[in-house]
Amino acid sequence: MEKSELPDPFEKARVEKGFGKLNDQDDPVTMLLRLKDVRKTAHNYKTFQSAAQPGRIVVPSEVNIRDTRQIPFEVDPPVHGEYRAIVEPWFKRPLQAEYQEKLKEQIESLVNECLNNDRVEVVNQFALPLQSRALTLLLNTPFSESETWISWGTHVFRSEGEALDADKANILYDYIDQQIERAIAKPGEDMYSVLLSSDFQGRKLSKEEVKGVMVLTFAGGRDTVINAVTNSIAYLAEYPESLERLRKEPEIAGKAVEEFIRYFSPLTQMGRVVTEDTAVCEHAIKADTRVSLCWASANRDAAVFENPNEIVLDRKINPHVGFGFSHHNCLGATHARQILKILLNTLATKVGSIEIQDYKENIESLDEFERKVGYDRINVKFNKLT
Ligand code: HEM
Ligand code: EMZ
Repeated sequence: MEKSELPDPFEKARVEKGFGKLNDQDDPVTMLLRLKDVRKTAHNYKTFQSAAQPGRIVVPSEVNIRDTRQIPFEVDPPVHGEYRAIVEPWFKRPLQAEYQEKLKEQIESLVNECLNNDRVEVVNQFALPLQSRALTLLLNTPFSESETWISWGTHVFRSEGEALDADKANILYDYIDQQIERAIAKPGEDMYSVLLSSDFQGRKLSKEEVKGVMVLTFAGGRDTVINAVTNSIAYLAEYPESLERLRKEPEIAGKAVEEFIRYFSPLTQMGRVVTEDTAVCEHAIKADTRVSLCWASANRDAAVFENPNEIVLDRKINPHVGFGFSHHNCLGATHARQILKILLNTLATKVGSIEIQDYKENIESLDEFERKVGYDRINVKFNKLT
């Protein structure tokens, strides 16, 4: 196997049955594996709801470590649309030239630093600081806050390689509570302040609602971005001709980002709670059990993608669901896309080659499936473009 390969563990089950089974903490999940079923189910919020008990649609379930409802993620239409309208303009700021300039400065300085080192551990010394520093732009908070976030490690709810960790989650909740109090005492131009002054159904958003948006912003955009960045670097290390192609044709960077998101699918799946007895792929599903929309499997569906297991940098038709589908599609996608696009263009202009020294894969264990999602660590050497 190539070092940067992410094999598709779902193919057989997807072709033969269309679904897989997962027993997550005694709250079983039927995983939907075909792109068509994933889309149809994501769209049908009446039968497949997100607004269940907070934490229950996440796989693995977070009901034991979380009471705060994440907004707008754990809300269904029509209220979902009301919340979404409040937050959507804020999440579109990465389209502004000034935002992109600052992001470019952050990424260039990190890449320059790496070019002066003989050995860089990409997950902790590159992707994590990149994600945390970029998040200061999205939240419009001081750059120095990123130091605190970096100290939390790659996942806000999990210790490295461990199961869900309530103590760790509490660090995030306490931090956000403090930030909300700070914004109430001294409002500014940051995301907390803007949310606190937002109108919702004829009143202001409550502290708990603001907390719900912020917890989601910290949690949803963390390991996903870190894995996307790390996997992109591993791929470019193994395929230097891709780095060269991006150098010669910088205009394909946008397409390359979409293809990386399809192939890497940084978020494997997301659940829904079934509100009535139903069936998917001729398989009966009981009310009050869970299904999951397996984005990672849907994105390798040969009924939709030609050569699904190959990275085609400028893939022309690419209706992937790596950022989800329908009303809950990823709000952070504009930010994530800018990070990845600027990263690809910066690497192409500054880096000649990347050598992988050693690595440890991060494998997600999903009962009948094992999925590589990225790396726990990967040491590389970046070589200057000469
Ligand atoms: C939703 C993937 C980065 C915030 C989603 C969904 C997916 C996804 C698949 C749909 C969930 C569902 O339907 O239940 C990703 C990937 C990312 C990424 C692959 C990086 C490569 C981010 C970032 C942020 C973010 C950087 C914010 C900082 C959100 C939010 C939602 C969401 C707020 C919920 C939207 C809603 O419910 O209306 N993401 N995400 N994501 N994501 Fe992301
Ligand atoms: C939740 C989720 C959001 C969850 C769109 O995905 O991301 C996961 O990483 C978190 O653990 O709480 O925010």
